[in-house]
Amino acid sequence: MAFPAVLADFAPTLRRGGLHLSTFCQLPDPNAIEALAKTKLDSFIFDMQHGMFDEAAVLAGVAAASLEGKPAFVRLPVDAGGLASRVLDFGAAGVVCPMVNTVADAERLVSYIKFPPIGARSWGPRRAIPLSGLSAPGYLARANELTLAIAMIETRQALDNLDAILAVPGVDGVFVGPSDLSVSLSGGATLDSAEVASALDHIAARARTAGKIAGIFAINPAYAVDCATRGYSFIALMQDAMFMQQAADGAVAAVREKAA
Ligand code: 3PY
Ligand code: MG
Repeated sequence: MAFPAVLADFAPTLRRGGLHLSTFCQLPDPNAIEALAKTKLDSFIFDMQHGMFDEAAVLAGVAAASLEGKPAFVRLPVDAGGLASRVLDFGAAGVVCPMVNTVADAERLVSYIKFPPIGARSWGPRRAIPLSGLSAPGYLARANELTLAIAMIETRQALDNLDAILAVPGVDGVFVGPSDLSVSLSGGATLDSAEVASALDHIAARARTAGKIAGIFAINPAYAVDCATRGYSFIALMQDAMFMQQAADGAVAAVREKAA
């Protein structure tokens, strides 16, 4: 069975800035991805930072999502090095990189995601080529445009360096981690600092001014709507396990209310 060319238009569409609803996947079973891929979610972020994804799960998960015509990002640590280009070879649409706090962090991220002259990605896009619908030379010519380097802004230091991070060539966008940002801004006191809310408008505005993608994690739909109003277009709505637990609790409650 041939893969649909899910990478062909994805990054250009995301860059145009219409509302894009992704979600974090922490459960590494390709059957779970397959089920989620049949929903109206636009894409997935496989979580190798806090989730249970390993390389084999990314490999299987990208295939499961692709067969439903959906692209997948991978979140992996800034020091994951060559693993970043490896998941792109597996067909990931991009990398969402946590704790990008400095220009040096951003440059390191870009070096693994982009081919020269922007970065130093090594050639070997085994599954990325069929997922792009391009020939090998065609993929080389467009890969830097088709794969996304997204820098997470989730510390005070990142906030201080925001414009410089956004200005790094090859950084396609920023993505707010509201919980870590709150932990950082409050000195470890809270996951829900009021300072985060005021930083949100600033981050989205600076990203837009730089012509780059503004992304964020939203813990619930109301938060996602608020973020969209503030100018975020790339929103990771909740997580796979949250969807499962909330749907189960909602269904159980609906029965108990009536059948008690
Ligand atoms: C955060 O809120 O810190 C995140 O990383 C969201 O995934
Ligand atoms: Mg975080």
